[in-house]
Amino acid sequence: MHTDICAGFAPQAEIARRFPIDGEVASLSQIKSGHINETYLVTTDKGSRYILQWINRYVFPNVEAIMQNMSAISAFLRQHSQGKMAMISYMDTLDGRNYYDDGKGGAWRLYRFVPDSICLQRAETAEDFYESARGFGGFQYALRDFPAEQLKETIEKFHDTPDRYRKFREAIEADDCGRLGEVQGEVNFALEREERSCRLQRLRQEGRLPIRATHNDTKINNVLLDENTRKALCVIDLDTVMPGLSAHDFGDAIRFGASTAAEDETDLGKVRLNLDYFRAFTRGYLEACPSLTDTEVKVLAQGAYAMTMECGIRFLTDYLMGDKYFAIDREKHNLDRCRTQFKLAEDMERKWEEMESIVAEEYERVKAAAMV
Ligand code: GN1
Ligand code: MG
Repeated sequence: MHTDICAGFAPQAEIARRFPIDGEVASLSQIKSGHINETYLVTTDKGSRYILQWINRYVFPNVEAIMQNMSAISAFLRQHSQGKMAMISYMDTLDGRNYYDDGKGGAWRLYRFVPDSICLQRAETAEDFYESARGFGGFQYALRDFPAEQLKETIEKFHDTPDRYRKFREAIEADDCGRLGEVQGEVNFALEREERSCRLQRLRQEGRLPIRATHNDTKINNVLLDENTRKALCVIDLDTVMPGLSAHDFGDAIRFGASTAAEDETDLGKVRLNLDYFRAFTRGYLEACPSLTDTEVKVLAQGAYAMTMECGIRFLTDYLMGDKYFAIDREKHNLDRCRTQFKLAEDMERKWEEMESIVAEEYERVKAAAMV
């Protein structure tokens, strides 16, 4: 989804020139994808393409920590993945820094566009979704021996669902924008499901799940597919790579990609869990990541539920606080997003047994295939 060309983007073009790009900036357009950072496609007169990104410091105050995590992971993958896991690499600025500080609070970075790659906002087929699972599963597998405790927590308590509930309660108490009355139904929905939404995190606290280096933001638009073969090429958007649970990565991908409607759909009748997509993702993830423990596999469906509820609560909290965190394009955008998440969670409750059977069946299938 590209909008506009160069005109109106003079400041961004100026910033692109702070990096050793090949040639002069010939065109610059914004890629509308993601709710946090801003992303631009830069093309030079020599035909070279780059991705320029503005990092949102309200969300990521510690840019150094992000860049350090990124270098640690890149170095590890270069050494251990035998070239199987492609990685984007950020270019240093002309004066040798790994991001550009514009002196106005903005942090910018740039990487070479991955040739022949596409980034889907939605899976067009179950096969695309399966491939995204291969990408994220392969990423998890490649990092299976990475010492997760060495990673910085770039956003504190990012997928700590009980803590998300705590912040949600604070927003309800404060009701800064006087929006509480209008969302009482959603608030009750969330509070009634607190115990169930926090089960995964409880298992983590009890030490029953291994802490891994996880991606934590596994929407399909965070994996690049090969334009020609549509196979997974490369995982991107590594800002939230942190110590976490494999079920978070699995679950966030399901929440976004296995829904039959867009994350901000206003016709809630369209929002359901697509079980075929759920199966396709489960298959791809388990095939690509054979290092998961039995317990990790057992809680994958739980991960999908927890991430869906958590994301709904985050959207609702932000709505109550006046839309400070997630970028919005329209009034009540965050409320619309919250409603789709809750609708999807409700559908998961209805389909729970099927979800668990699918995970169990696919796990058996993958283990049987590994034995031949
Ligand atoms: C944000 O920036 P984007 O769209 O990749 C958010 C995720 C949410 C997602 C909801 C750092 O991701 O956690 O799941 O929106 N990223 C951050 O669409 O908060
Ligand atoms: Mg993203």
